[in-house]
Amino acid sequence: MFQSDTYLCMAFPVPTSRDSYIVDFIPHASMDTVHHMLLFGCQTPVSTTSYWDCGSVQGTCEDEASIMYAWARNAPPTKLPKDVGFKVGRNSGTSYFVLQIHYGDVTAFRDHHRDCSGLTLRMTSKPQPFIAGIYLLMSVDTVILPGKKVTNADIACDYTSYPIYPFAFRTHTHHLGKVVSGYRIRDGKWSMIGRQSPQLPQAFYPANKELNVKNGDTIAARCMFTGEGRTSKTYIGGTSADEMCNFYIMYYMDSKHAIPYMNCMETGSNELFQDIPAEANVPIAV
Ligand code: IYT
Ligand code: CU
Ligand code: CU
Repeated sequence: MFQSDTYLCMAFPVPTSRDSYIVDFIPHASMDTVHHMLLFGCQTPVSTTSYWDCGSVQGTCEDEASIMYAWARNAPPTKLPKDVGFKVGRNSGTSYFVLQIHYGDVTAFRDHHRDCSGLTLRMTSKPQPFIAGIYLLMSVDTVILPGKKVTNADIACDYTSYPIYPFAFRTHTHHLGKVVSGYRIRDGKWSMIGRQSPQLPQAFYPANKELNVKNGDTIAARCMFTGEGRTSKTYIGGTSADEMCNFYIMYYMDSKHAIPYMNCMETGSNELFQDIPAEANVPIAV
């Protein structure tokens, strides 16, 4: 049927003609076959009819996709705080959901049974006081030299909008990432939003509490990589021989001026990163 490490996607139209709000995610996944599930929101999925193979880089949507949920084997599922919802539907920019399922070990499918893994979304049309969103920090230019013990990918942007309240974070690299850390910098002081090994299940983990980001702050992230075991340079790219450096912040924002998606792709300056806490270069045991 299909091979191990297959990524399959399916699209679902947002089931309403007006705005609605996702207030809870209920995962259904068989631990022995599903490695991870990601839910994206977008306007134009690659297909709207059947499932498709979405293993390659941008195999989910024709336009820009934004991540809304991640389930990973052996990681606790993310809950949205009370009064917080992802806004979807007509005027929200999200008209389709795309669910990506990474099937790790397919030996369990030798009997050709149907797989019922998936996700239930609890939705309401009642406007929520706070809107959930994603802030993605990603490196676009990191090069990891072969054999070099430590390479840092540093990303930072000034934050110039209404306050956001981070409540979960997710890290993503491929094999060479050791630790990924995200911070708010206010008046020169670094406060950690989250820090995790990207070699652990890449789910959304709870963020450090009681920390908001407001106009005038800087948001920063560092991925620490090792080039050990490689014999040529490693670049940012879509295959497992390439690397990525991503720090996702899931936040909520007052619905009056909510922004559902923001990103930062600027390289952080050496001056700024002189003051990053030492923990950002301490590997996490896996
Ligand atoms: C080059 C790179 O870092 N790609 C990441 C981040 C990314 C996600 C989305 C970039 C774009 C997107 O539309 I959604 I442009 C990346 O591909 N990360 C993977 C998944 O694709 C989401 C990950 O697991 O975080
Ligand atoms: Cu996976
Ligand atoms: Cu990647």
